[in-house]
Amino acid sequence: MQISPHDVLIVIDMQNDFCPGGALAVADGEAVIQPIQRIAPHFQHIILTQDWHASGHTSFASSHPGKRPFEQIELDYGPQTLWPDHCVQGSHGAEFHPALHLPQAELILRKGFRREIDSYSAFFENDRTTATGLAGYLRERGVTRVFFAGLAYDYCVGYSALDARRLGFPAFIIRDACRAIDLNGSAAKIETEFARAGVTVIDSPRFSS
Ligand code: VGL
Ligand code: ZN
Repeated sequence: MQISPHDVLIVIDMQNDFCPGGALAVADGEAVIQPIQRIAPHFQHIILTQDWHASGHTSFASSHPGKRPFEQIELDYGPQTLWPDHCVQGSHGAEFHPALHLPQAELILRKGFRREIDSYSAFFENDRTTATGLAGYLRERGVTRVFFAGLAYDYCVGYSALDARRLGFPAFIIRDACRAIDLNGSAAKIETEFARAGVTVIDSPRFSS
């Protein structure tokens, strides 16, 4: 697959808390760093996202007495899965994994920073309407196609790719550069939506120089 100067690689949430030993560790999460490092030189645009929650965030089970991580509740903007406290602003867990080395990244987009609303997607908060500004950034920079890698395949990577399609960007997920949480079949569920929305799932060996 040929990468053009107008393509962007968006590396989703490669943070300590999503890697082994972290508060919301994704199984084998750090295994994606090697493929990410290998494909990064093909891209002239690289963006990193950073899950960045206020303490007492509404997505934390600890903010809802009697609730436990991985349960679901209804909030005014819809269903919300509850998570262990993770990626608290300024904490070690919120820092990028030390083996991720992408100093050429042109933008770090923080999301989920408002206490009362979560944001899985890099484009919209979980009400599906409050924009992060990323679509405008990409358009002003002349980016046409969006490639995704990182964590987690079935949450922040997946929701970002679906929103990219909704906004009209061709969207590709580099599957071997992602790992899933897979909560109650979430990985299979989101793949059904990828097919419907036209998200293309590819493997990193398809990148040639
Ligand atoms: C994520 C759950 C909660 C993710 C972030 O990066 O996929 N998942 N916050
Ligand atoms: Zn989060």
